[in-house]
Amino acid sequence: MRCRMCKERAVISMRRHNTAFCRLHYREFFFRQVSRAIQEFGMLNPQEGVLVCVSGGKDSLVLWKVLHELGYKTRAMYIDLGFGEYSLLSKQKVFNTAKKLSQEPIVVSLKDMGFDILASAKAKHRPACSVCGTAKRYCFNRTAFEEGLQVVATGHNLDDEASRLLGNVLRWQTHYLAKQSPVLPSESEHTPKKVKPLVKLTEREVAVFAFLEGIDYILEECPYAKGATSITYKLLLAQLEEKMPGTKHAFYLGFQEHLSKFSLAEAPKGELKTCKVCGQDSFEETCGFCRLLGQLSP
Ligand code: Q46
Ligand code: ZN
Ligand code: ZN
Repeated sequence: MRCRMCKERAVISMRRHNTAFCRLHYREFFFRQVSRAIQEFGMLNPQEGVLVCVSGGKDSLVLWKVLHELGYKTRAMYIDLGFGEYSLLSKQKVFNTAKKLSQEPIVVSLKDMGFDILASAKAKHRPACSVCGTAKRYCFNRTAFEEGLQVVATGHNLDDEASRLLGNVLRWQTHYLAKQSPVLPSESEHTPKKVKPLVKLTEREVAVFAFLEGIDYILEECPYAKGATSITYKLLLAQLEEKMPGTKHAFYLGFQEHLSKFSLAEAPKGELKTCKVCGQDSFEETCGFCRLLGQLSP
């Protein structure tokens, strides 16, 4: 297998693009896909400060490195979820990349905030991931505001977004479909713009890039990810992709052309207020995170 550009030995072949690249040209391809996503969807401009949410996994660490090398003003944030060994190891991976990039990440510890995901999930009879999502969103918004950063970037890739889209379509969750854009505008000074610059790249493509760049990332899944429906959707999409290369791309990125049809179907949210506990945006007197936190207090 030879590189399409220079005929050197290829390190990756991509059936969906019907092409193969050597190490050098794959790097160029990868950066081009990120830059194209940023331009096409109007994600970032060079003046904006970007909070990159890093988990210690390959996607977010790759995103941090690529945005940093593209010259964007990045600051990384790691949220210590308090998941024992898994959290210790993932934090270590973040610091390994931080050292290589000569950047200091912001570390937010839920424990230091008096919050415990598992205790809250048990008290509320909610899945851990649902409580975790609320806590993470709160930390992203609050940290971006406190640090004066206009944008929050996450490492969601094409597989993540296509599987989420499939789940939303299967249940016709139109208010979620309206939010499946790779860029969500800021709603107020407390809520930054949210962007996903890796949406044009598959999980495999990100993994190959991480390997070639020597990025040290956590291989283990979060211990509470087991049984997530998104894994089932990813497997289904992988089977389709195997038979029909390019399906995931056409499904998710093709959907972007129809996105405006779903905006009007968005669930009414009511009036935006200020949380009386923390001062962040909320549609109720107290924001979702402060309500969860309050229920854990003795
Ligand atoms: S939501 Fe769920 Fe993730 Fe939180 S509890 Fe783990 S799997 S980390 S992306
Ligand atoms: Zn080449
Ligand atoms: Zn609050």
